[in-house]
Amino acid sequence: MNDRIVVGAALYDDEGRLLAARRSAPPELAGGWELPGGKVEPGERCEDALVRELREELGVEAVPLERVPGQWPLPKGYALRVWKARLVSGEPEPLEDHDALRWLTPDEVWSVDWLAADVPAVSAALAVP
Ligand code: DCM
Repeated sequence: MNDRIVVGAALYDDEGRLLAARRSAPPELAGGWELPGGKVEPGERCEDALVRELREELGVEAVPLERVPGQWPLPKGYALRVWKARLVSGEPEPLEDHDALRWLTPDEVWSVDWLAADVPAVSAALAVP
């Protein structure tokens, strides 16, 4: 069902900036920037996984909005699905798996070194009004 799905959030703040998170692990991904998120657990809904991951990784409460059309391949047979999401409360902190966070204005979106799978995912997220 939702086997081997990784969910990511195109998380925006009130000023319309997009959150990017820099991975600290594993070594082959460290230093690359991603949309925060993670693996969907067995029996879990994708949107629930997204809320859980943003809580665990960033310490924030967020609401998933619309799904960004598309799905992007990841290593080991996983696939990345993305939702636009709105920050409800909390200030994101890199609590797990990340060593830096940045809120990117529209002009800055391509100024970070996104992980390969996140490049088309970010493009698709920007295309959703
Ligand atoms: N991943 C990615 N882009 C994201 C989220 C995850 O490329 N926005 C990749 C990194 C790992 C895999 O998905 O290879 C699993 O992520 P995690 O370790 O966060 O569960």
